[in-house]
Amino acid sequence: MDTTVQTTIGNQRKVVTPLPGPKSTELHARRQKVVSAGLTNGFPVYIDRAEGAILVDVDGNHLLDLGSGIAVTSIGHAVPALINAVSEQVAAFTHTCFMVTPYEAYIHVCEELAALTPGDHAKTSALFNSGAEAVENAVKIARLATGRPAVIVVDHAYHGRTNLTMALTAKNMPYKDRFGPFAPEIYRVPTSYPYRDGLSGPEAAARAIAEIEGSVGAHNVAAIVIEPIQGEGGFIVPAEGFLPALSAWTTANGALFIADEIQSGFCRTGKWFAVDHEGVIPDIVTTAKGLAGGMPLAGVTGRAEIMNQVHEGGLGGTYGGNPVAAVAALATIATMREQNLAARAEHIGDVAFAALRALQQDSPIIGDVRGRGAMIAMEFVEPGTTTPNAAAAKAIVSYCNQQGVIAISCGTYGNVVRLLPPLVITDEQLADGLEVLSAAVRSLR
Ligand code: PLZ
Repeated sequence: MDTTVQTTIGNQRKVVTPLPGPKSTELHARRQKVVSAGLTNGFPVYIDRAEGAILVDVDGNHLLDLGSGIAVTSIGHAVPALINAVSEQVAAFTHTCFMVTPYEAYIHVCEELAALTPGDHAKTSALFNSGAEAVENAVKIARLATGRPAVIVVDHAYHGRTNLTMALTAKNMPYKDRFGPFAPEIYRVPTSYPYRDGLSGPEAAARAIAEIEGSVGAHNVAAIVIEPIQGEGGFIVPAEGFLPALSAWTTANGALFIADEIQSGFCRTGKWFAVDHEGVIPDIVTTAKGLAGGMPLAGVTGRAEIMNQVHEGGLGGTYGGNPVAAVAALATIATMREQNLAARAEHIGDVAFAALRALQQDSPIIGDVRGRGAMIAMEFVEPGTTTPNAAAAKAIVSYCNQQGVIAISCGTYGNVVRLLPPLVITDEQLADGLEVLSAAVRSLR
């Protein structure tokens, strides 16, 4: 399979107009009339095409993509294997509804999910369209399988924007404000946030478990739902031992451990899944984003004896596991394997963390540099304190944007800048992006 990027647009960042340019500005004016004001754009440059780690906007600016559309296009843009697979599938058939008349690609994706997710036990999967839908179904399955109502989530969690997943998500603004009432039987406990709580993994786990046992009661708990590395909440990597301790607690107490790997999965952190770094074997794993290289697809994969308790017809949806998205996932997974993109993510992390930790030495606004593999972040603070500095994060993202570099902010306090480059980013592109980011930080001190 040919997986080289046939570059017709080049590998270089190149800004040729003020950003956003005139055509983007025109489109944005059109947008204001017909697109709900409830949706925002991080940076309103309108994209025309893309290749590898470069986005080309409608004004001909070549932007360096350090966001991958929030951890989605991990294999890069315009990958020939994915283009071919999708094109052939569109020509063959676009939809039948798996629940009406099935097709092979759905099975093949589930075989891959069973093989790649942690643990060598028997697993089955169900496919959906979005991350939120996957998390919501994982909770449905866990409640049915355990016969228990309570679902445990942690501080800073992000799991989606549907009614149930809003309840699981921690942050009020902008995700939840005035959208309630929210689903019941969701309980939030403290997480492990080494930069801010100073606790070891086992200590943070003991704190969370005491809260669960005291406020909820172990026998009421269907599942703990947790991001192994928190995404929207601020790229928080829990202290070592936190996840294994929570996982062991669920096993000992008849509850399920659901790893939400939607942002951290599929080679992003240097392994197929972020839980792999600590040998944790979840009962259920939710996946989406990087799984299908930009086509909408999500999965719930779990122990067969749990997943198969659901009555016939209990799971589904018109589009879940759509054949075009399914073949895109197969091409994506094949590309990740062939190009060993997990190793590439690790390399990206080695380069980026060295550069950003050096930058931190003489940048008192950088409170913390953290992440794993190609899930990279800096948390900004007021110098000499741990007081969140959202203004700095905002200014840095905006500086990068003006230079044609797409970086995104995140965090409960809005004070984290995160990098999620396509894993095929070249060393030169990565160095260029880090140079712009460093200049952005230096501009503030
Ligand atoms: N779980 C861990 O990161 C999506 C959200 C962007 P959907 N993260 C990006 C936004 O502001 O809406 C996400 C995630 C984790 C679940 C989800 C939800 O995935 O595909 O956006 O529904």
